[in-house]
Amino acid sequence: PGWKPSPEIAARWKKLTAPKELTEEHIQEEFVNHATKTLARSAFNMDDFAAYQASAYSVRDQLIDQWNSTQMYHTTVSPKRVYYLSLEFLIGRSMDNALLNLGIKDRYANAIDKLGFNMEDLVEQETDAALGNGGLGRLAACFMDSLATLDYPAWGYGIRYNYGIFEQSIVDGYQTEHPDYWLTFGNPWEIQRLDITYPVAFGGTVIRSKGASGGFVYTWEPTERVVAVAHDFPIPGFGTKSTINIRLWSSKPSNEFDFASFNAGEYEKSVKEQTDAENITSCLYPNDNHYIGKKLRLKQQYFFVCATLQDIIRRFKKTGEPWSEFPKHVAIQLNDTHPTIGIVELQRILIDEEGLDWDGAWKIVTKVYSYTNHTVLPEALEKWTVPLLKELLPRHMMIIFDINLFFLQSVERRYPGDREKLRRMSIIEEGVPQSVRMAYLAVVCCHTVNGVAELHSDLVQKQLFSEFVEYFGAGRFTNVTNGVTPRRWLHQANPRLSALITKTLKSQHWLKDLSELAKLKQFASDPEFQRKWMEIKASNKKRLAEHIAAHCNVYVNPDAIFDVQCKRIHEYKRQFMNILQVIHRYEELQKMTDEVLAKQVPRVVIFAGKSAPGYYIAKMVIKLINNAANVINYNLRTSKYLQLVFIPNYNVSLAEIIIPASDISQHISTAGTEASGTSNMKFVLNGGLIVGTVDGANIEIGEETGPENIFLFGVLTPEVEDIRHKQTYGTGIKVDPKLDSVVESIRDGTYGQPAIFEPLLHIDTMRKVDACFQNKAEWAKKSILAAASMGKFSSDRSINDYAKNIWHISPLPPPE
Ligand code: Z16
Repeated sequence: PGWKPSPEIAARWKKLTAPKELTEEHIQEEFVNHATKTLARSAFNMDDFAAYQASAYSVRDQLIDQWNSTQMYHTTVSPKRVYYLSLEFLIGRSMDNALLNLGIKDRYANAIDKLGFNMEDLVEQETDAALGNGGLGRLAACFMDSLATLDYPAWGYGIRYNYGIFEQSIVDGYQTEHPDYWLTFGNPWEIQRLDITYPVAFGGTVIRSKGASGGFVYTWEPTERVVAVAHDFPIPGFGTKSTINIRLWSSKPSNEFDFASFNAGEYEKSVKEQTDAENITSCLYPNDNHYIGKKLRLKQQYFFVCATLQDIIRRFKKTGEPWSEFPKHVAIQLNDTHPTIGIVELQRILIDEEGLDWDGAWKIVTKVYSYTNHTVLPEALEKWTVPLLKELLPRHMMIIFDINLFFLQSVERRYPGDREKLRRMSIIEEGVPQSVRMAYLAVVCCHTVNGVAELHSDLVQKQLFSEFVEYFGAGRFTNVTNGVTPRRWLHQANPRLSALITKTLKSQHWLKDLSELAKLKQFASDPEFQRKWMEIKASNKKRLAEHIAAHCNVYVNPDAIFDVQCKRIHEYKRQFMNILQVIHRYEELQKMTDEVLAKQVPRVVIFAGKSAPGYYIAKMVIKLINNAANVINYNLRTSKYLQLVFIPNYNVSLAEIIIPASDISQHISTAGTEASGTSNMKFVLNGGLIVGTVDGANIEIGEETGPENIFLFGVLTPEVEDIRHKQTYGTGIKVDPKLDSVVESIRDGTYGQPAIFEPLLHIDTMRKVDACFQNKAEWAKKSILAAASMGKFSSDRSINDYAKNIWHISPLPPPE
């Protein structure tokens, strides 16, 4: 801090920065100012995109004012803050969300309307910030919305990828990937902080020498240096002045280094070093629930936690307090194992740079970190090989070996001579080469480990980490059921339903306390309320039908049941089982007489979702859906009763159109495989009913709605392993008509309920849905009751759980 204002200057400054009243004229002034100055446009050189940009820059100014005062206030109070570390933030669009959270949308829309632009059209101009794959990244974004809304002093930290998740198009039925260069026209929603940079180093060797006090001192001499530059994304809370920050790091070359080779005349080497440095934050890895051991990915992980920790430590040092107080100011949440190397980095900083001894450092580290597990699927668990870690982060590898040594020594003391136990619990997996089990590292070093739904947390404790539960005690493990933000997923995505709820409850407060939705239950059987509720559903379906017409060239019947499965394509999510059921339905229709056909309940089956580019089976499922669609939609006799579409490029802004338009949505993972699921919550919140398996958060959703307002089917988790066994060693099944009665007895459970027959149960469930849908009043009632039961699934509840039970932080509302 080089410059300090005199009291008079500070007063003048305060006057100059006092927020101006947001009158229509002021908004227009700001809009035109940005159009002419920021964009260098004129009234005769405008289009919807330029108007979007001008609006966005003026909304950004509003955000920055709030952001500044929030941050200044936090700095003066210096409370305990939570830092949410995530390799993914799947934010989507920002303008509509910012306008609604700031409560200025109508004013803006009116002001802009008088300048000849329609706000709804402008909002559509924005490209999604798609810095995530699926549930995990979107959860991080919902959590940031809740942290801001609930006034928690919180920061998100991650990577500013130049390319987000690829864009998907369908060519000849196949998925085709295109790069998502989302920054082409600049990004009004970030503040580039060229002044906030930190060095990050990789590679090299570690030198051990004798320190002054007799112990060893370790000096890391890296071979590669890059710089992390901060980019800040302000996140406004709803109905509060709190505006928090997601700080995303971008990599650039370090000057020292390229000068060295440049001056030595090695021009090409110097250029390569520059591009290598920039490449660290180029791309998001496009895998959901699947680990790929790429060196560049490990570099991304270390790069972002290294910069983040320097930033956190700089902020802490401003307090002037000793290191022992660090855990009173800092809680760090690891979103999956992706940022786990940050644990080791903090231990390294404390020992090698701050001069603490091992035990002193360890005490601090283990009070700061907590870890969320998001999957039990073995193929998703990160295991970095020891040679790769040694090559990239030699000092960190040494520290991991030390952590493991001390840990195994204490396990050995508890279970003397049990070498098998040591092998099983070791952070290092033996093999050629050895590898580091990142989840075990997280469990050993974190004070709390949580799963994301009751069933999942149970599996985490009983299967994944059972010996660690026994060793550390159950107190280290807990559950925090996921949630979603009702601001984006109802208020923004479904404005008419939001308005109906507000009118009915005579207040908007439900948007801050979602449990108030329960008051809608008293209107569930009211015909007038039902009519309004279903009319909104119908108009949302019409809107989706228009999108489908534009993007799939199919005119779907808006009176049909809209039956949706949109999520990443994955074997465990069983889109394949769903398409088999659709083909079965199609074949049944073919056999019907005209008379029987006329009695069928029309259905539109809607798929959407991306496959990881290298996931062959998932890509074949997409191809199969598209091929089936080509047959089904062109059968003129039956297409009134069954249509099938695959909507390309599923992303956040498409989800905002699809979710409010569903009658039913499918969440049919094999029991025990979907950790939670979060779109299930969004669908029900918007009056859609779930067809689902007894898995993840479906179970808890069903507990809230009651069994009559959710269509659950299939076998429970404990049976699944047994079934896998039988599936592996059993023979295939052939369903011959002669076996009808046999199939019937399998269905009714005479022989238990093996999961290989779940396709049969799925088909039965669909028949039940058809029957229910015909009774319009009953359906409306179920839809209302289910939505009214979603209070628990607000991410506000999740965040309050984390704050109270894991982070031990309190809200800090900004003074008026
Ligand atoms: C992911 O999206 C999830 C888990 C994981 O290990 C990696 C990724 Cl990229 C998902 C889970 O599959 C889903 O069940 C859960 O709702 C979501 O994370 C948020 O917890």
